[in-house]
Amino acid sequence: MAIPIPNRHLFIDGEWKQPILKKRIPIINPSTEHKIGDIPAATAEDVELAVAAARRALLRNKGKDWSSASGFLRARYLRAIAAKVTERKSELAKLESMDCGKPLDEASWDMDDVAGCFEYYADLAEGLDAKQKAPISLPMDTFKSHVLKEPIGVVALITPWNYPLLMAVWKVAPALAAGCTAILKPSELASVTCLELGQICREVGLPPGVFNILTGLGPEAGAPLASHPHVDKVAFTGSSMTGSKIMTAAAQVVKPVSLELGGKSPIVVFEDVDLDKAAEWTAFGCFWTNGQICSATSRLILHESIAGEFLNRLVKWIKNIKISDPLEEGCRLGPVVSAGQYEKILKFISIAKSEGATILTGGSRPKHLERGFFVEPTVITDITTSMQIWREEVFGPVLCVKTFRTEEEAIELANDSKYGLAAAVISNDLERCDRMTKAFQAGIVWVNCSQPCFTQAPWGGTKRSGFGRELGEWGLDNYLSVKQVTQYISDEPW
Ligand code: TXE
Repeated sequence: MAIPIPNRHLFIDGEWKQPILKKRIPIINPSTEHKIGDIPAATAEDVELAVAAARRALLRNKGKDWSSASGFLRARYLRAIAAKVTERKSELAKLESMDCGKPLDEASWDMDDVAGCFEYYADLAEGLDAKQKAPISLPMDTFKSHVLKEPIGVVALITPWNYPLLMAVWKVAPALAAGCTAILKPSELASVTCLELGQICREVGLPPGVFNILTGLGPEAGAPLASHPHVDKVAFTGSSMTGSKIMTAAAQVVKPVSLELGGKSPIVVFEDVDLDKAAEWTAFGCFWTNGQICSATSRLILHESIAGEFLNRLVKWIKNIKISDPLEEGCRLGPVVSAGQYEKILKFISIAKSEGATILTGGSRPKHLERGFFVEPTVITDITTSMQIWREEVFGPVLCVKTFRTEEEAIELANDSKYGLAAAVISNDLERCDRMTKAFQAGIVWVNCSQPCFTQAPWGGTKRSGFGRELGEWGLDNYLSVKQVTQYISDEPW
């Protein structure tokens, strides 16, 4: 059952504030196409207020501000936030489903991951205290040296709509753990749960200004935030095109950025596999969250000797996927996020057809659903490597298939992409998997699986998929700056 969407303003300095221009953006439920509420639309004037609040919180009273609070104190807040997320899990999951079309089960797992991510970075915040002042060994004993890890400062966190709250928390949790103060700009297509995080921060008494939320459009709210001279770093997840704009803006003031961008990741299936298991991982790797995952393994590179039988089993598996309203029991595939994405995906499919590819299954709206932005899981064969569908990120439930004969050919096809986020290999020959792992040009490699993701392990890409790593201790380092301290300790004059 659907629930009401809370009516919120911008979250600035610990308070709900109307956007200065009083603009709002409608929230469309992608399953029903109905308006179910609206979110505030921030503009440059609101950005000024949020940045000023975050700076005050960073440097409020020397010794009592967020940046110099002990890791233990920061961890206490992060744990309190995690507890509140868990307490409100079923409500947050429903809001997420209604806002972005994600099946309710998946949205509930996301909420577990959100709470887990806050817990994990609470542990790392505590560990940070102990790691300070670790001595560095020097080649002479007249000096001693150590490193201080300090928060980078005020950080802008600009995030997408596919995992609205989880992608935000991958940034918010380590940023706050590190002692930074933050301004989150979630996607205008799915901001509801992010705004609820603001309410949770209020309830746990997070000091005002430590965490702020500006919902709104990219050019109106995101751009002035990214280029603001008092924002010390920008962490971004989204399209490569917007990532490039953010990097250009940051370059003007030499501001660090970390970018997690698009992908067109391969999954290579060799001839020695259990066909059913491999088909299941292939389907999961591409159709999980409707293929709206930057790391979706959307290019299947399949050994030609098993192609016919493998594809039969894959199609059989796909036909069993329940496509429905995401709140319906047993739903495995909901609608894609918006009318824009729906049209974009169908256009990709239509161009592939016109270029000579074959739609093996899917390719249009499911017949039993008249409303909503639903797209059938689609498998496309007879592809050439120059086709758009092979080269560009679709960000929808669309799998492209190409066959190969030799390992070398598989590697060449796998790396034939401007992107380099993830890659998967399925084979019973572990030595071969090892060779493939080394050959893949990707930041994440999965062996005999696709898409598992753990808060402890680094996440990020190479090539045009961006740079910097989120999650794990690498995620914390994203928000820390390293200060070298060297002292002369000899009695001898220098
Ligand atoms: O992304 P944008 P969109 C890909 C996917 C999708 C395409 C477009 O292929 O079809 O991108 O999606 C903010 N300055 N990915 O339009 O524009 C924007 O408001 C500062 C892959 O949603 O990149 C939102 O908060 N910020 C991806 C965020 O950037 C700006 C996930 C992402 O939006 C801005 C999402 C600007 N000039 C989409 N313009 C992944 N890697 O997971 C926009 N924004």
